[in-house]
Amino acid sequence: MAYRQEKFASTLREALGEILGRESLDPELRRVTVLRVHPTPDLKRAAVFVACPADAAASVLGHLQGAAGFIKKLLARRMRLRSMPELDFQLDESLEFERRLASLQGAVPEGDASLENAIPRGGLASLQGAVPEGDASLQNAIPRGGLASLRETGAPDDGGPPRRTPVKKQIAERIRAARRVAISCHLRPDADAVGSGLALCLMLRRLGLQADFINVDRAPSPIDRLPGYALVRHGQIHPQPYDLVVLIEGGSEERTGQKRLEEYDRLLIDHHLPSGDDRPSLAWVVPEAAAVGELVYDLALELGVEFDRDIAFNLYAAIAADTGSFKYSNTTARSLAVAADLARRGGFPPFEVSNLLFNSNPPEKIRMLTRVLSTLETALDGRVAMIFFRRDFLDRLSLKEIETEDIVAVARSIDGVQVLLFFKELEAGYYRVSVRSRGDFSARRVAQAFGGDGHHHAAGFFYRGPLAAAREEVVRLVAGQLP
Ligand SMILES: [Mn+2]
Repeated sequence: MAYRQEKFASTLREALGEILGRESLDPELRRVTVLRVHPTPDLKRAAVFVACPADAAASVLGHLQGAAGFIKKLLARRMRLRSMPELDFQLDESLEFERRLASLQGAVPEGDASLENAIPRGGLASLQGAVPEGDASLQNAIPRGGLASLRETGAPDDGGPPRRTPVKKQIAERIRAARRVAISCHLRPDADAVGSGLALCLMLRRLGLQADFINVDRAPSPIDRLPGYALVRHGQIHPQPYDLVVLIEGGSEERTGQKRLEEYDRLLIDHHLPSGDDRPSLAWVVPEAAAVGELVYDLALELGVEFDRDIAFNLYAAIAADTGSFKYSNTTARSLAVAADLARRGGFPPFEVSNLLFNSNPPEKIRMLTRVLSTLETALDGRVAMIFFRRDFLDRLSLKEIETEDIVAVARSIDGVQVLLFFKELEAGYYRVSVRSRGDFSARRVAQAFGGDGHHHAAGFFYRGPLAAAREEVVRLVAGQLP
């Protein structure tokens, strides 16, 4: 797509996402997620690819077409255009809708390791159709890949319909057929990405392959103290020759910082919704996995690799981090079962992992935490909390970069807070705004209104401009979306 077309597509997608979420519109339309917009080069027509829960698939196109005129009018006003392109709504069939939706609603986004963002079970159930109360019936009503892979790996099962996960086998076959493998993960790596990547790298070496873990960004402390971190190389994979590149939690150049990935045969292992830029030759995406660590565990069993202590420790750390020590709502019985198996196979006390991940903060970090938390403000009757991170908090503390997700978790734990906004100053007048929400409130819609994206409970965007303006605009938008 040409630049103008691309720019138009992203503006249109944002605007559509925001408009479809409006209370005033047909409630059926609020179940629609706008995935991609493809305008024609003359911008006179645009194909709009949408996803929705499976039970709405039959009716949603009709609703969209019925409201098309009204939507166009709202769009024209919002985008300040005299004439809007004809919109051609299409259901996206490249992935199962329910999986996409589950991923949008429940999976843990990158860098949000300590995030309690899986959807409350009732919430997801209501999106997916009528589901009776109680966990057991819920699991039957919403069959998930997690249960299936549990069954396949021979780990403890808790029932559910049998399903196949042939992708895992394909991934294993591709790995077995390779000789030189590079592994990489997303920028600003978190413990799940690094722990999973390290474990995979060690696994492949045990299989006799040449495996390298190559990341653009260095992991912040204490993630860089995971066993084997010394083998991580920092920089570009290109132009070194590899038969295969395995990408963890993010397959695009934008996500990984790796250039010219398209010159390699690429596999993606992820538990997030893949972005449109990812074009791996094979993607293994399991949104219901609490961490990629669970998937790499499955892969180890599939490959028949023996778990040594370091492999098991890294995978355990990956899962412990993404589930916030098994206390966030993305934690499943399977996460616990896998972790128990890892602790047993690796022969380490689980406390060693929590000690490394959670009890090894440098004193500067705690000082910074006090500074960030001291900025706490609330708005809209205590339903919105805001915290602010200023660049000079780091300068004064001789810290370069630091994980701030746990600070967000502290602020979000305030009783009655439905939305948490974390304004992180990246440079003067430029902010990364993290939006965290609870219950029905969609953090994603807020982020989308500002050109960002994310998941139902965790999303983010970048804002250029004065902080006061950012705060005012975001709070105004949130106020319009709170019930
Ligand atoms: Mn993760």
